Amino acid sequence: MSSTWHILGAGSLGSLWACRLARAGKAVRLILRDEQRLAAYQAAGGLTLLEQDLTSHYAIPAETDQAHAPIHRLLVACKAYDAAPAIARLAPRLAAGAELVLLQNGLGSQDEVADQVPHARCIFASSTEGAFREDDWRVRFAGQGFNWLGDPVNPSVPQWFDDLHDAAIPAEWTVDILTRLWRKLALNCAINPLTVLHDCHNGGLLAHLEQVSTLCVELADLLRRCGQPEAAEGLDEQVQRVILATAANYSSMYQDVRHGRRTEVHYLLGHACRAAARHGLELPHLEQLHQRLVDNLKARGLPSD
Ligand code: NAD
Ligand code: KPL
Repeated sequence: MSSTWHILGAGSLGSLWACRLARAGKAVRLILRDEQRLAAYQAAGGLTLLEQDLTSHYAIPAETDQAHAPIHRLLVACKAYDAAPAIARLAPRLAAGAELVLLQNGLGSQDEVADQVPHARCIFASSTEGAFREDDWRVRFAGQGFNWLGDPVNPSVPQWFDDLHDAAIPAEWTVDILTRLWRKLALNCAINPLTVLHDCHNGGLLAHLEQVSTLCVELADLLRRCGQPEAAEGLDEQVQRVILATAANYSSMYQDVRHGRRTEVHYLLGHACRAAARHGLELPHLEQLHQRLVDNLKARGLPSD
């Protein structure tokens, strides 16, 4: 089986992973959206990674999804709403026993991907690392963090897992990946939409802690109903700690809205509200928050799904 890391999406996280794996001498190939993006990438000559004062350049080979070589290992590093359509196009290239690592935030996109490729192994990841694009093909590693990886249906650690340690990508294999993803989703639901609606950085929510706590009570109910009691424990306290620790930062959803980009609301608050409805659970504040956010996004001309 080939040991090449194919990486779909040379955006913020995809580039961060690609550069670190390439630096460690691993075989990496980028999969770009189309011929036009490929030509632009080739003209740039590779990816540039900025880490504090260090700037490094990596001439990583790239292709489009129309190339022919089979893919054995694929890091899916696009946004949640792009993941399933991207994988549908790549499915014919996936080798028997192919493994996919899904970096998407939130929940729902992982199952959409798995439905496209029932014979591939889908490994879910939850990342607290931070990166952003300063320009095309130029990515800044902005926040140290951690990556948890796991497979909800198969606890065995993949053979390539040590590649991550070799590449200094902080990561741990966990059998509780769904708990991690649910907890992060709940944190994001309690913080991100309110920062958009109140037009503030995370610290601005210190003036709205009652509203945050009300949401945390409903989110904890939802987590318990979804079979995630551990993710529900101490949620309100952790949300308040995160608000304090990231007080000066703008949430990822706030930044998406600010830059006129589509948000991942469908896989965050949208997913939470759909899960509540499936369980017949009434969560009026969460529902109202979702509706207000959808209205706000529509008023800005942004997709609300
Ligand atoms: P991004 O928008 O910077 O990068 C996504 C890239 O995927 C873009 O370059 C886009 O052109 C590309 N893409 C989309 N469809 C494609 C296709 N069919 N073929 C090839 N390329 C395609 O996004 P990001 O910030 O790297 O986020 C990726 C995921 O990681 C999101 O779910 C996000 O929530 C999550 N995440 C990001 C960070 C971060 O710091 N950036 C941190 C934690 C989690
Ligand atoms: O993950 C986050 C985000 O902005 O997406 C934090 C900082 C935790 C806020 O929800």
